[in-house]
Amino acid sequence: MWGKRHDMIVHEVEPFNSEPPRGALAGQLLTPVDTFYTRNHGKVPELDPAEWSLRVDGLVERPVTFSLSALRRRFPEHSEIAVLQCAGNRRADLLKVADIPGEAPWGPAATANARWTGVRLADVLRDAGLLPEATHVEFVGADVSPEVDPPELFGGSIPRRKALADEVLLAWAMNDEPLAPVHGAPVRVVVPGYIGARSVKWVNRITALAHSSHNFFQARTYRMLPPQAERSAGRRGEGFELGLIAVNSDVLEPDDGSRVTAGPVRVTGYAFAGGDRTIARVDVSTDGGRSWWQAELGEQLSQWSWRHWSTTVEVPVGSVEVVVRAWDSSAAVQPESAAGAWNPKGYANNSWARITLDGVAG
Ligand SMILES: Nc1nc2c(c(=O)[nH]1)N[C@H]1C(S)=C(S)[C@@H](COP(=O)(O)O)O[C@H]1N2
Ligand SMILES: [Mo]
Repeated sequence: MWGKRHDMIVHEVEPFNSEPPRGALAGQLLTPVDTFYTRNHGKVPELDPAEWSLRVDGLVERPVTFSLSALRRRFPEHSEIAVLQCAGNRRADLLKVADIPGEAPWGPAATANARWTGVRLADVLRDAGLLPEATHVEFVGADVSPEVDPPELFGGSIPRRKALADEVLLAWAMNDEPLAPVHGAPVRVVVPGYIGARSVKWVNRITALAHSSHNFFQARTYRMLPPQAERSAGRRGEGFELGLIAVNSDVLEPDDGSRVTAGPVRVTGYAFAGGDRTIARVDVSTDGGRSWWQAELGEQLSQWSWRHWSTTVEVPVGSVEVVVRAWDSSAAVQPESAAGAWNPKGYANNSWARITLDGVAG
């Protein structure tokens, strides 16, 4: 389906929501497109690139509309390697704490890394003349979500300072291939370091505002509600809006619950800092966090990339829990428990990664 590998874990067929088994993310720093998770709130719109246009309006001096060829001709091309991570990444571990009605049990693979190519949003905004009173920049896509009544196009905004940063792209290519329909063709926004929801796909309108977006997916969902809030939530303005991603990590190999030969076992995973921070260290423990050793960190491909890590765990005959926590360059560390991170919509679970390995005599 949608060009994805056959072993994807499909959370929903329509709208199409899927992530690969965690092990599929191991061993390569750029995630192949067929392995990259996809998160959709509505039907994938199939747009003709020749018909597509981008409107830039709101608090700008010169509202303007670009065709795809005009956009490509007018601004220099730029590439960034950046992670996309869904706010629902690792929700499955929050569901073990308490139910989260209506939200899919995403595992740790709603995170992936790609090389994105397009033009800088900042160049487009400068060309239109962003007015000083514009504090937020809103993106709207071409897809209508049945989750919203009355129906609304998918959208969201980011603060002015981020919108003018060099790394935010209007991208038409992913891993040097034309963007696939399910990933937002012909053009999507890529906002490195922010929750995936702000990287609006099938974008065709950019509006400069004096406030953050009133779109359903910013004002009503993708918000951090207090633990006792009504679970179905959805009251406008309740909780606080999500944007910057917090430090996180998980194990990629072996899978949780694997049977392995007792003795030294190679364990690998990813760590991602979010925001504009980078990964500083990854700790591993087999005694529930009383003592830790440090994993080896792999290459940092860009400021917006994840890092892979690896270590060797001495697995006894019987069962052992491996726990992992990453630290970022602001010295923030993942919190210990999923119970402490639990929230009514199940977003932003960055609690310690935990897998159990069953050692059998070799
Ligand atoms: N137009 C539009 N953009 C969207 C979405 C959507 O449903 N519609 N989903 C968002 C969410 S929640 C995430 S996590 C990312 C997922 O991007 P991907 O499907 O390319 O992996 O796209 C974001 N952009
Ligand atoms: Mo998401």
